[in-house]
Amino acid sequence: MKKHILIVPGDGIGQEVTAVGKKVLEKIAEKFNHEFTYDEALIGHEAIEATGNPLPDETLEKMRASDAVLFGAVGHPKYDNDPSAKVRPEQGLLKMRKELGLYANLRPIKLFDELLSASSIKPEILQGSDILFFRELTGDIYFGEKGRKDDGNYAYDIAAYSKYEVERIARRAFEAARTRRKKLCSVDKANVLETSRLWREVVQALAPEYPDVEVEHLFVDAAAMMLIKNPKRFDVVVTANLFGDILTDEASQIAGSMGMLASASVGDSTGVYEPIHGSAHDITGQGVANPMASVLSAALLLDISFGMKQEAEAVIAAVDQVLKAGFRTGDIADASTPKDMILGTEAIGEEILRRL
Ligand code: GGG
Repeated sequence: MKKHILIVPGDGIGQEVTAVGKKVLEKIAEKFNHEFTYDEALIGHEAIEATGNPLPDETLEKMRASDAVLFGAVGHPKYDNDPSAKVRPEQGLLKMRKELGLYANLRPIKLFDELLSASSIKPEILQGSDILFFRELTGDIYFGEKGRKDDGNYAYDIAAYSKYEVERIARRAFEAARTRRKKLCSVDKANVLETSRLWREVVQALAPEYPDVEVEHLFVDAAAMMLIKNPKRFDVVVTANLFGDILTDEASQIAGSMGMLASASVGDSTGVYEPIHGSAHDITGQGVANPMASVLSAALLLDISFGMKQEAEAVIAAVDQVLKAGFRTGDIADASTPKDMILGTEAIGEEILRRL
């Protein structure tokens, strides 16, 4: 099969981990006789430095013209302490999601058995956890009107959702639940927020179309607690943009580390595949970042955008074998990991490639 893939590494460790994700795609193409072609484009801080724009038109055009995008991360500490900055790396990410209509962000919380001890949660609570999050990605407080008044002393961000926006992501989540354990948990804050009351109404109205799926509604605070107390109770979770962002960072502890969580952003156009983690400038340039989230994002790309299930499974199996062999990056090592089994980004990438 011939496919064109755009590589958009972005900022910080995005550069380091995406290089490994790309090598995995190259190896898959070789092994399964596919013809993958590649191009690269800028986003985030590095795009601002080069062009003044966090999402140059050229990047957007290349994304639209590709069959899939493997993306890294955006962000830079210089903006975190400068609230007055008018142009920020994250604007590139948000604009990309909006322009490409990427309204559904799938975040599988996959726990590899070998990492049971890497988490601070007790193994008996964790074992068997397998959750698929659907985070809505183009609405909510992220995209509503925002601003300052009263000489900058009053700030606001408006949260808004339309019925159409809730319905389209809820349908995807219902469909996914049908292929899994047939349980859907919709997370909102309907006791306080009007957007959440609409969210709940829309999900409830769809439920009769999916009689085989058991639906429950949880408030976000209760869901945050239950994720740690009893993660096995969850199958598919659907939630709004901000809640999904926060809950999946929390859920990364079920998988052992943020460095293990891949994601797929899909919707109206080219799919974008990326680790859920950000640019992590605290470890950038040290060669210690865990590339597995990027590698697993490449697996999602193969599966969802190209329909290459066997190829995706080969990638996941290679990651599993590396973990079974005892290799770890620092974020997923524990006290029992021998020092010589803790590898850097490139070295653990080579171990994955050797098993493909
Ligand atoms: N790879 C994900 C990434 O770069 N995240 C950085 C970020 O700023 N994300 C904002 C968000 O997704 O809410």
